[in-house]
Amino acid sequence: MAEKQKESKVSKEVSKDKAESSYLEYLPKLSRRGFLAAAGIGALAGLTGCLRLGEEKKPAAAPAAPPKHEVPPGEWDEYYGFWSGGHSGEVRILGVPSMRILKRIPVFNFDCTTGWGITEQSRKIMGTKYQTGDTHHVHLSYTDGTYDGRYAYVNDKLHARLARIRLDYMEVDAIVELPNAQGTHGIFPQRAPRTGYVFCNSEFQLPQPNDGRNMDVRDKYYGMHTAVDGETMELKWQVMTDGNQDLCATDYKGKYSMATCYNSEKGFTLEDMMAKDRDYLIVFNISRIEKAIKNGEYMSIGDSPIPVVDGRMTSPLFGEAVIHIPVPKSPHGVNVSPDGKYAICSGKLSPTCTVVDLAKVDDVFAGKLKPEEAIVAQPELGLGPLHTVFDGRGNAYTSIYIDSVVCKWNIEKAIRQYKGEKVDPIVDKIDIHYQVGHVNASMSETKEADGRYLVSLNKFSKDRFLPVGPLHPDNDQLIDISGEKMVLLKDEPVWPEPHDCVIVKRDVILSVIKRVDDPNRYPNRVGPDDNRVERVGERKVNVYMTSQAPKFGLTEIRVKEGDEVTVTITNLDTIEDLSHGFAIPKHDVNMLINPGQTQVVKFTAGKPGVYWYFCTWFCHALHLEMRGRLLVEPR
Ligand code: K7E
Ligand code: CUA
Repeated sequence: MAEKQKESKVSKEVSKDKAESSYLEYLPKLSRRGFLAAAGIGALAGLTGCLRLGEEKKPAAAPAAPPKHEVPPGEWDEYYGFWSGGHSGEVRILGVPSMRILKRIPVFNFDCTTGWGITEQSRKIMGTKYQTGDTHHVHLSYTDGTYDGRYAYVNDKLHARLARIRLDYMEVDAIVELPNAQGTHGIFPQRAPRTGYVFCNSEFQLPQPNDGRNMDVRDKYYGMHTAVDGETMELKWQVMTDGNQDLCATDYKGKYSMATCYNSEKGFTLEDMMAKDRDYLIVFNISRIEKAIKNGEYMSIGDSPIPVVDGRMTSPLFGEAVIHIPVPKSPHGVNVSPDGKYAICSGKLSPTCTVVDLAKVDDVFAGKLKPEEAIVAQPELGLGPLHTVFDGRGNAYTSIYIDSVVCKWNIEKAIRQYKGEKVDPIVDKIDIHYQVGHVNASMSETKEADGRYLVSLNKFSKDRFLPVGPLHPDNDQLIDISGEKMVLLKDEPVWPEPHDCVIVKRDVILSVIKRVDDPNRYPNRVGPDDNRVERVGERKVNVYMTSQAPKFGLTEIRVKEGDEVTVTITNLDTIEDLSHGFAIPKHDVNMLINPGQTQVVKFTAGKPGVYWYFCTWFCHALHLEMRGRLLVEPR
């Protein structure tokens, strides 16, 4: 059955078989979707009602016809969602609003589906140092305040790394390990004029250098803010600060990056970290940091040559290049509104959010205002505010962890309330299930925030799904935020623990994504006449082979026991979706070769005998026959 489907798809797609053609060509077909949405109030609203029989009735406040989040078979979602993969170390792509999982991109993790960590190309990017990772935050590259479709960046909190995914192929092309840092948590790309820098916060403070000195001297532990060039993935500079750095944000003008600090006490234990009732938002003035580096006002730490600027409270650059804006104790998220005006710190241990006016931050750096005078509102929202997102209509949505709600509130009203007016900034609250970490909304992190969908990424699912033992899935809930009231649309169990996501208009991706791989990316590609086994040394063999459904270019590969064998395979198929695999029993080889791609894998030939190598992707009616013999002769 599966092979039939693939075959019929293949024949249909042959005519469109062009590497350079764009998926945007498909869009006319999709215009039906717009029609469906428009017609939703009529016939389809009735259908939705039908499908929901037996479900609990929506509260009376629900709009008459919530936008359809069901995406019918064969139709496409309106948004791409990029989810971090938490402990798995990967990044996931979902369609929004259907919440269908479309892809898992291995990043810091080994993956047999694609051969990530197995092919030579991927091993070069991953390195061999670590096999574990912990991804929390995925953000895309920007030009002029909105997504430009070039890259996605993701942090590894575990080993202080930053990875980049190129969005045209949806694969990782660079991973950089940050020096002088641990717990690389919040990351954020520069939003203007262009990414530019990607800023990375270290949540854990360390003695600097971290070489066994000062391990018990609390005052000598510092946080580190790292700027990576998002284009070259080179380390550019660091700023050493007092206090740790949790979440990260950038403004819309390219002037500032920011970090919330929840451990200004420099505590080693939980109790230590709770001592003060004020922490702060650290704001970094990018041009002044660059100027300091130009003037030679930096140091280097340990064996890393990267310039480190002193942003500690004792430094002459404190107040000049780095400021602290005091906020209630232990803030978590910091998010900048799509109009670029406000940075909002979510309180975590305080039931408030603190609204910082970025125009006033300019005045603080100009010496005209005190840091605390940049605060223009502090609405009380509930217990445990963690992250805040936006609808582009002046409203903010804050995840409230302890209360298990998402709180919608109006920013201007909060500012008026702070000035003493008797107004309630809270517009609506919706229960979620349960214990929300991040929320994110469609295009919320760009100047094009469109206020359609919000996803609440809940840490606990408890009773929402079929029980599967002590480890439950997380529960990502889709919420309609297009109206005054929020409406819960869907529960989606997810493999723990994504933390965060971004939701991106599909055109951003459709205009860049490739249908098949570009053969010219691979100077080592193997042509139809190049199939061969070449002995290049006493113990070294190179194999060059093609794959084209349903055959490999070689039906046998003859080597000697203990040979180091390098196999280069080019997939000559150029038809969309026609991937092949290459796996060898007992040799730990299992990789994917997409249409147009050339992959390289290296292994050492084992004990003498016959090993059938085979294609692992169901590519053809004769897929099972797509194999050959690795013949290992005694030495
Ligand atoms: Cu709040 Cu790592 Cu973004 Cu988890 S962080 S929730
Ligand atoms: Cu090629 Cu299965």
